[in-house]
Amino acid sequence: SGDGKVHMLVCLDALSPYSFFGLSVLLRYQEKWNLHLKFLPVLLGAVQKATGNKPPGALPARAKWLAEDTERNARFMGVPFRGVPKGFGISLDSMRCQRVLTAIAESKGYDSKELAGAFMAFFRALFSVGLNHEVAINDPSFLVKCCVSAGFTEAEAEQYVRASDDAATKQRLKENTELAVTKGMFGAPTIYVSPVDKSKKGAREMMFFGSDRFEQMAWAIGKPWEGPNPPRSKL
Ligand code: GSH
Repeated sequence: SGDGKVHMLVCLDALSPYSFFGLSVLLRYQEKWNLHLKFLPVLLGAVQKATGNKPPGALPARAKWLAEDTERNARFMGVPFRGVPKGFGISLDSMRCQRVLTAIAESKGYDSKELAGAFMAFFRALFSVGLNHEVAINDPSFLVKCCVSAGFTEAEAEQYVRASDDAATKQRLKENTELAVTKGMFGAPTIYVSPVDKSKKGAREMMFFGSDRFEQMAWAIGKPWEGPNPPRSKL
């Protein structure tokens, strides 16, 4: 495209703390870097299953470090992460959240502000409350509450939660997850960056995994990196 925009496909799961970090930072660069962002809700559990990967917290020594790393990273990045909810990595799964986000994507568009806002609302409800808080992650009332705090009306929120149960929505999430796996995803967040200059010989899509690869990404796309929490431009 000739708009000079850098196109990215951002694969996210609402129940992934590092997706929260990654999306928060990326949105701060959306205008600075002239990005066109598409957000793809995928089911991280299914990605792990398909690739033979395991949640990082499955290794006890790493689980201990993850608590330290996420707490420090929250302060480093200026992201309101305050701990994982009760049952994280054990009994909680993101299926219903991801279906609701897929319904929003199908209605508002995968590149919509509304979808980005909905992801942020789910992240805050899951990770900005405190360590070990109870969350009824599969309750329609929780899902509706997330949509409302994203800025949707009660009626819209209920519509998305209803739509999340449609066969078409379930199938779409499945297909989107399979697409991500086909593209090489094994963990979250994963960001695919389209070639900046498609006419260049050998130009190809690049894959970035994690919320800690933005400095490398900046170098790869020729944009300035100002840290995870850059000063906001004064207009
Ligand atoms: N170093 C990455 C970062 O700082 O963002 C770690 C990201 C990460 O651990 N993501 C989790 C995952 O899918 C989900 S919250 N990990 C898969 C893996 O590490 O193989």
